[in-house]
Amino acid sequence: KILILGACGQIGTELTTKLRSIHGKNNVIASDINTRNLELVHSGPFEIIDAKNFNAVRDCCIDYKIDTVYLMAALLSATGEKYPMEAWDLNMNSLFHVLNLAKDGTIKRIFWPSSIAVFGPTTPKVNTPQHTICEPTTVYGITKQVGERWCEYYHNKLGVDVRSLRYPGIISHKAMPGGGTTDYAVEIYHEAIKTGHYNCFLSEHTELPMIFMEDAIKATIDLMEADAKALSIRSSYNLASISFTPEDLANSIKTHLPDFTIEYNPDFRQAIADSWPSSIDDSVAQEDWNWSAQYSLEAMTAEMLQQLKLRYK
Ligand code: VAH
Repeated sequence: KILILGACGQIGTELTTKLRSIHGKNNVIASDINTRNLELVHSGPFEIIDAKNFNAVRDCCIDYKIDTVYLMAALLSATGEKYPMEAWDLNMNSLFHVLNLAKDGTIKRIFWPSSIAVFGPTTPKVNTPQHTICEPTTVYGITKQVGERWCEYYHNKLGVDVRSLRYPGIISHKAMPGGGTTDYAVEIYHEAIKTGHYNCFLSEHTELPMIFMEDAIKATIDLMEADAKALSIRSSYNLASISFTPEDLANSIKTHLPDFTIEYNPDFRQAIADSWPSSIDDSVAQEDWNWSAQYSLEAMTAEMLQQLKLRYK
């Protein structure tokens, strides 16, 4: 059985739905620190678990006979700058808990998300390679860099089957992201439908690696179902899809909503975005487990606007 920690979050919400459709809803236990997503709470087994609480995580894994844990609970880049010690505590201790449960044989497999935030200003920005300089300048990025080192250590030294992806900014319409720097690329679609105008907190030329949720979920499932012998990376795989600027995104929205307008007022998140790459080389993921993204910017915009029109009409 599968346990998802942080199931009410942006990725967790869709991962839970997808995994339940594959494995059956009673084989996927959703959990989060609160019940902020009532649809999820009522659509299958749900437990309130603080991912920082080892005993709570361990007891749930034993009670439900969990063999695979998706650890999706974390404080993201913008929130992590406001609450550094809370971000370190949640992001690191939740990881140690699941790694140690796997080391002890209580569970068998772990998915843990890393991020393009693991890269910093000294990392090559264009087609950032799998193996390169990582000097992250955000608390969140530091937790991802150190988390990758621990995942690789627990695999190489202790045989733990932990798998990870360096997610780009993820765009989706089902659940809002929380506290990220790439969240502008979600908010903009909601505002385009609701008000026709968006006040963007990044400058128009800020190119960032992004991915549509459908592709992010596909990559996650493909990696977790891949033959362990095929995996040459046990820190975290680079994952690429589409890179674009807020201006590119606004222009793709305007092809559907010609009256849409945008203004740019960069805030503290501009410095975070400027420390990250503009595009990613994911050739190792392509070679090891046959990764390929499906959605273009145009296809993503069409799907996002169609779904949100239904939501707000
Ligand atoms: C954030 N969405 O903005 C997350 C992600 C690549 C960015 O880690 O912090």
